Amino acid sequence: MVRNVLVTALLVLAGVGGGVWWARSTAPPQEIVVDVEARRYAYEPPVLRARQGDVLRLRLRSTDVVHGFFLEGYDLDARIVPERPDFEVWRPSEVQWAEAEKRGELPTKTESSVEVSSLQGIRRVREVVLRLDRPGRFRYRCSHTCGFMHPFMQGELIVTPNYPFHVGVGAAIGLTLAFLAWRPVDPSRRRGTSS
Ligand SMILES: [Cu+2]
Repeated sequence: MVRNVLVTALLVLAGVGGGVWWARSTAPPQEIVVDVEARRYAYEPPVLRARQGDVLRLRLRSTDVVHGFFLEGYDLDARIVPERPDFEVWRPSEVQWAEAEKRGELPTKTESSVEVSSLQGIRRVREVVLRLDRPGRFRYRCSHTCGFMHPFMQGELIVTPNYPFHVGVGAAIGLTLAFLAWRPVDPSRRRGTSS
């Protein structure tokens, strides 16, 4: 009995370990560069898909009027001016864009790239970098009134978890092996000992 439990535990552990190894070997973190085009009243692409651990480099453009890009879950907002190769980014929890504009504090210098995690104040960049550390669905929507359908201008970033699937399959394989290896108490031996 003790042996059976031990074998089961070992095989399930091996399965989980195998699952982690599989997840790491098949899905190395990727760097994804996406040009997001904003126009009345949609984003192209409307859905961004990535895996947990990926690095997303977003380049935002507008082809008609000024749009915004507020991303849920990342404390990120942006202002996209048409025909400009850069855009302004800031953390809406820390900075009010309108107030900064009123005070004449908008940046004039363009930087090539900024990481959201280290973002302070308003920055004018060509690219914003997100490390997708959490799985989930994060909606992005226009944060700058751009017309009568403005409230409906939105898209979604879908980040799928890396490990649970692979680990689940590994654990299931381990359990199956444990089931096959499970030895019932040998009836012939039991008879032998009783006689
Ligand atoms: Cu808009």
